[in-house]
Formats: sequence, structure tokens, C-alpha cells
Amino acid sequence: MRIALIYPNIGRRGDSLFMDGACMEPLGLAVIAGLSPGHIDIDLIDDRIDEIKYGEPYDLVAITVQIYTARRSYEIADEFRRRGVRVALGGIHASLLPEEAAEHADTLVIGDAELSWPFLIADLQAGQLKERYSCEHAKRPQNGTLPNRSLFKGKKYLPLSLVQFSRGCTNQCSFCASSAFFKAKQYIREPGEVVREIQAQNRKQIFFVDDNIVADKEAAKELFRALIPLKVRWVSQASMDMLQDSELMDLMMKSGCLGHVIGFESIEADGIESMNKSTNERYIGDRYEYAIKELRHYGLQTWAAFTVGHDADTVESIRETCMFAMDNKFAFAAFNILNPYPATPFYSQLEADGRLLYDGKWWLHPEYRFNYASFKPMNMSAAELTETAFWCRREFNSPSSIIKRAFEPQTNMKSLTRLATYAAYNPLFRREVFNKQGITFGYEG
Ligand code: B12
Ligand code: SF4
Repeated sequence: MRIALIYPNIGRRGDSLFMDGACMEPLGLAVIAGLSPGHIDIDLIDDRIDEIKYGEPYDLVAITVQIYTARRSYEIADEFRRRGVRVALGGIHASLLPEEAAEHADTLVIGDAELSWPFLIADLQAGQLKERYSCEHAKRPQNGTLPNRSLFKGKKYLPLSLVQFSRGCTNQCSFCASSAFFKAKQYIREPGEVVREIQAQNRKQIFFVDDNIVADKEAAKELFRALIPLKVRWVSQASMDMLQDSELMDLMMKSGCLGHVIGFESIEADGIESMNKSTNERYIGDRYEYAIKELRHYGLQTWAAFTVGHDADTVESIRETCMFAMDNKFAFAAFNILNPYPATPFYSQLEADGRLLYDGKWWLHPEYRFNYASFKPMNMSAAELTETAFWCRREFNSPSSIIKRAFEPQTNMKSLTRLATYAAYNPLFRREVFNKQGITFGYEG
């Protein structure tokens, strides 16, 4: 039996096929491969770097669908099905919008693969594939199975290992698809199992792809204690309320943490309130002065994530957000347009207010482009929001800003490793700003 696991690209730029220059390993597909019986022959096709050979005689093609890759996922699925190959769709977007995904699939997997994939394979072998496999979230992600990373061999991924300690987050930010998918719950693995997974690899640089690695502070402490002897360096995503717990922070630093993606979202209190970003409430009063001082004290290189376009935002306030990020010399920053993801409270609110553009389905609309605003903002036009967010990305990642931000003694200049990380990733993210802006979703236009 032969199966292809496909990680779709977002789309293309102009007439040329857009290939992603700096891809990370698709961990979810390695987990699915790890859950598969050993006798199955599995090909990993990463559409960002590989060519898809539609003529191969696969018994099943399984595609992971996220909102930005939905259009491309459906193109690939339709082409395989046209040739008589059966297609399984799964992943966060397919799970949140099953009716949409079902139109392009022979079988649909809603939720985690842990509790459904082995049954799907058994049914496929017995010639009894069902139209839908729905399951609860796995209480213990991966269920003791190690991802099959042999699939990554020979592919040019960034030299860091993606590992997951937990899925989901207990907070309920109004725009967050992950919070909607996991219904504001967090599912946590045994630290010992995570340690064994890291030891099984020859890598010392880890990216924990958790939604919020500190959502359960006691569980996080257990993990950090277990990581200390491994002498790895790691990054993750975390909410700033971690700063309330000094024991957590000390263990985090001892275990080799270099920094996190932290959702700052807005520098205005009303922005934070409107997004229900409860983790930031106590830090917004002084415009994060205390939080930033503490992050520096621990030497964390912060990737500050801002969402722009909330109702109080103006063109000026968004530009000010960018200046704020530059003045505070964050190692990295993202200025994401507050895009409405279906199944989130933010999407429902905009829908009720009649403010959604692109027929409310921007991810499928042929005229929608990557990083464009997809709703009517309150104090500017959608085009102004798109342009202002792009301006922030250009300014923050400009050569002069990269040089100025490097001179932060407690973080970016703290050690050679830190400076090397800073110097390696900043130019890469600068290229991404221009490469991805405005690309078309899917290849068929
Ligand atoms: C790591 C990560 C990244 C990495 C990419 C990693 C990579 N391999 O390239 C980086 C940082 C680069 C990134 C970028 C982006 N990301 Co991202 N990312 C994540 C994150 C935090 C973890 C994903 C992961 O590895 N999970 C671990 C694996 C094990 O889980 P999984 O992939 O979900 O797979 C499991 C199940 O879903 C299921 N499954 C999945 N697919 C399939 C398919 C089949 C057939 C079956 C049977 C089962 C199945 O089985 C797996 C095991 O149970 C998620 C958050 C999340 N909770 O999903 C966001 C997330 C996926 N990202 C998101 C977004 C928006 C983006 C960006 C667009 C951000 C931006 N503005 O630029 C970009 C572009 C993404 C792209 N496709 O190009 C959103 C997607 C929203 C949505 N509704 O789809 C998420 C959900 C974050 C969020 N809170 O909203 N991302
Ligand atoms: S803290 Fe982060 S992961 Fe958690 S709900 Fe908010 S945006 Fe989502």
C-alpha cells in the first residue's frame, strides 16, 4: 500500500511559481507517518519545495489543510481525484469548516489524527473507507508515538527540529483559530516522552510548536526541569503572563530558552480589551514597559507579534506600533492584519456587522491576496490597512532597523549565539516580507 502525505504551498507570485525559501519541517505529517503501520510505503511531498507527481499510483493521498493553503489544497485534491486517486483531507481548517473541505475529499478527518488515522488505514485496507472520521482531541498528543522524521531526509529544511509539548491554549483571544479548534483547552504530553523524542535526534536547536508553552505553568516547569540536562537551545510561543512566575522563568532560562513569539497584539488598552487578550491586561497600563524590562532581564530575544486593524486603530496608531517595536529593539516582529478566521468570535462579530469582504470567504476568493485586509476596518479603508501593515513590515525589517536593533546588550548582543541567530534570521525575514506580500492563493488563479 502506498500513501502520499502532502503539505501544500500557499500559492504563487505573479506568473512564476512561488517556492518558499526557508521552510520548516511539517511536523504534523511526520506524526501521521509515525501513527501508520510499518508496512505502508509513505512519500512526503512538500509542495513548497517538491514537485507533485500526479501520475504516481497512490492508494491514498492525505493533505493537511490550513486556511492559507486551503485553495491550493483543494486544487491538489481535485486533480488527484480526477485521476481516480482517493484523497483524505484533515488539519485545522478542514476540521473547522468540514462542509467546505468535504467537497474536495473522499474522506475527511476532523480533529487530531491520533484517534482516527489507524482506523482510517484499516478501513482503507478493508475497502471500507468512511466519508468522515471525527474524534475528540487526543488527551496525550502523539499517544506515545514518535514522529517519523526519516521522511525529512534529503529535503532542505531550516536546521531546527520542530517538537510539540502541548496543543491548544486555555485563553480565549477573540481572533485565535487555535483557541476555537481546541475549545480553549490544552492537551499536554509527558515531559519524559518529549525528552526521549529530542534524544532520538541529533539536533540541539528546538522549536516547540506549542500554541502557548506556558499556558499551564506547573506542567511547563516539569518540562523545563526535564530539559536542563539535554543542553539544548530552544524557542517557542508564550504569553507574557509567564513573567508573574519567577520560578518558571528561572527554569525556562536554565533549560536553554532563547526567546519566544509573544502576542503583544496592540499597544493600546482598548485594543487589548477588544481582542479579549487577558494575558496582556496587567502589562498594557505602562505600555509594556515593565514586561519588556523583565524580558530583557532574562535575556530573552523576543519575536513581538502585533495584530493590526482593530477598531480603535488608525493609520497613525499602526505606524506608532511599528516605531514602538523598533524603539524597543525586538529581535523580530510580525505585523499581522487582524484577519477573521472562521469559527472565531471575531469572525462572527464582523459577519454580524456586515464588515466581511471577499464574500466572507477570503481564503477561497480568487481576488484575495496574501497579507491583504479582508474586512472593513473602522478608521481607514481596507487598502490603507493593507498598505500600512506592509509599511510596518518594510520599516521594521529595513537594513537600518536591523543594524540599530542589533545593539541591544541584554538580548541580541548577549552572546555570540544570540547575535548569530539575530544576524541569520533578520535578513531571511526581510526577504519574506517582499516574497510573500500579495501572492495569489493556489496556482490556478
Ligand atoms: C508551527 C506553526 C507555524 C510554522 C510553520 C511550520 C511548518 N512546518 O512550516 C510557522 C511559524 C512558519 C508558521 C507560519 C504560519 N502560520 Co502557523 N502555526 C504553527 C502552529 C503553532 C503549530 C503547527 C504544528 O506543527 N502543529 C503540530 C502538529 C502535530 O499538529 P497539526 O499540524 O495540527 O496536525 C495534527 C492534526 O491537525 C491532524 N492533521 C493535520 N493535517 C492532517 C491531514 C490529514 C489527512 C489527517 C488525517 C490529519 C491531519 O493530525 C496531526 C496530529 O494529530 C499552529 C498552531 C496550531 N495549533 O495548529 C499555527 C497555525 C497553523 N498557523 C497559522 C497561521 C495563520 C500561519 C501564518 C499564515 C502566519 C502569518 N500570518 O504569516 C504562516 C503561514 C503558514 C503557511 N502554511 O505557510 C494558523 C492557521 C489558522 C487556520 N485556521 O488554518 C495557526 C492555527 C495558528 C493560530 N493560532 O491561528 N506557522
Ligand atoms: S494566548 Fe495565543 S494561543 Fe492562546 S488564545 Fe490567545 S492568541 Fe491563541
